[in-house]
Amino acid sequence: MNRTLLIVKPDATERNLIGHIIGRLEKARYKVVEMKMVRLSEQDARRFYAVHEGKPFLNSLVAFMTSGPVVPMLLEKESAVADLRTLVGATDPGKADCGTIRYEIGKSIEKNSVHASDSDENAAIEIAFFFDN
Ligand code: FUP
Repeated sequence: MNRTLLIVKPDATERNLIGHIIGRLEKARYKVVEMKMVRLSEQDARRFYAVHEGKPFLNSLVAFMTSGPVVPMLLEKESAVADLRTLVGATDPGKADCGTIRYEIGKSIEKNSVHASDSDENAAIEIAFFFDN
């Protein structure tokens, strides 16, 4: 078993897609270990996306991620990180494979509905950002 972090982003909470996303995850054999709904401050969002410091899209991304509630979830499964990246699809929903969550519900490269950790190392950092265990 290993662990990863998914965040339901504000464009998806706004369109009442939290349950839909959890359904996709559970059908893909993920166990939701922890989950909460939070509103990120600008400082939180900048800290979470610190790796993108200096990128032209960062300010807009921070504004978007603080525009409404988000739902971080700690997920568990065999090959949790790699399988979630496959299930979520490419960053740009227009380039995501058919059947992925971003293909299905993503609106744009910024409003792409979900975040998924990209490595075991980052999953541990991102889980610790939101949860105690
Ligand atoms: P991903 O790992 O697929 O979430 O994508 P990245 O880590 O490359 O990017 C993090 C977030 O930055 C994306 F979810 C959306 C946003 N982004 C933009 O808004 N514009 C870009 O050109 C690239 C990324």
